Amino acid sequence: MFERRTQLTRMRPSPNPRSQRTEEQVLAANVDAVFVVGALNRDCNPRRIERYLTVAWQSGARPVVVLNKADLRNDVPDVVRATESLAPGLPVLATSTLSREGVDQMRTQLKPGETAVFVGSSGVGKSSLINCLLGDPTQVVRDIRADGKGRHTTTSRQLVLIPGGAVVIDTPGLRELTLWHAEDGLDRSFADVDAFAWECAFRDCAEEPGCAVRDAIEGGDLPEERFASYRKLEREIDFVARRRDKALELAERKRWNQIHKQNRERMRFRGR
Ligand SMILES: Nc1nc2c(ncn2[C@@H]2O[C@H](COP(=O)(O)OP(=O)(O)OP(=O)(O)O)[C@@H](O)[C@H]2O)c(=O)[nH]1
Ligand SMILES: [Mg+2]
Ligand SMILES: [Zn+2]
Repeated sequence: MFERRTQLTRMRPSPNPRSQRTEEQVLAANVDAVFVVGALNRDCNPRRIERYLTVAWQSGARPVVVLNKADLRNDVPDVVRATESLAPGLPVLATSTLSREGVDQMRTQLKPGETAVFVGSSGVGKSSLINCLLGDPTQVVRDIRADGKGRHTTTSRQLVLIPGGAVVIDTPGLRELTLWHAEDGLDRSFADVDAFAWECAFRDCAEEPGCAVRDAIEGGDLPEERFASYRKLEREIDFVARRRDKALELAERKRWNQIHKQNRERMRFRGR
């Protein structure tokens, strides 16, 4: 067996929340880079990018942020700058599969022999971008339907060899991405928040007067909504961890009940 070097995971979603099992789902293993793809249309959502980056960092692979559909707006440099502040230390690329801007930059992020996975919501253009990298439009996304409304939603993971020697994994758009055991990923994707929290004089950062986090927010060094987003993801990680512990505890109790029952039956049998 190969040891898994990197692992991109989320909590397994369930169509029925009441029967939801608390378990991990591996989306990709042993990848070197995770391309987090968003679209530069109106529902371009910074909070979603933060969530994806937390999962990407947690995987152990190198995250790359791709903002696709750059042809749809004319304030792209502003959005790129704003996104860079959500992705400290990471490359943020603006791309368009129509104008092909940013495609070469994306190529430089794909080292020969490396594997990269493309993740993001449905319709952001993951498959189209991979087509651009291939330079052959017949490979992954086929023609748009004659009425122009065609969606060519990817339904399963696909492995594609890119000229230049990198392998790219195309994935279906994710409807949810609930964090699974992502404490380290959170600290890395929110390295700025984490640094303020470290500076803080309080052991259990209380956001009281004198709190470094609070000072940063009030001084304009840390956007309030970014801190709120950090807190939200932190609570989610705790919530899932508690559910997981509870699920493990239940399974353990069930196992012991079974052992006790077997023992009782054995005793009764001997007693006869
Ligand atoms: N305007 C514009 N449209 C794009 C661009 N890239 C892709 N699209 C369109 O966006 C739609 C969705 O593209 P896909 O590549 O199928 O998106 P996807 O992320 O692979 O979607 P799933 O497979 O469902 O996860 C298609 O109609 C594309 O033609 C772009 O750069 N600009
Ligand atoms: Mg696709
Ligand atoms: Zn504090």
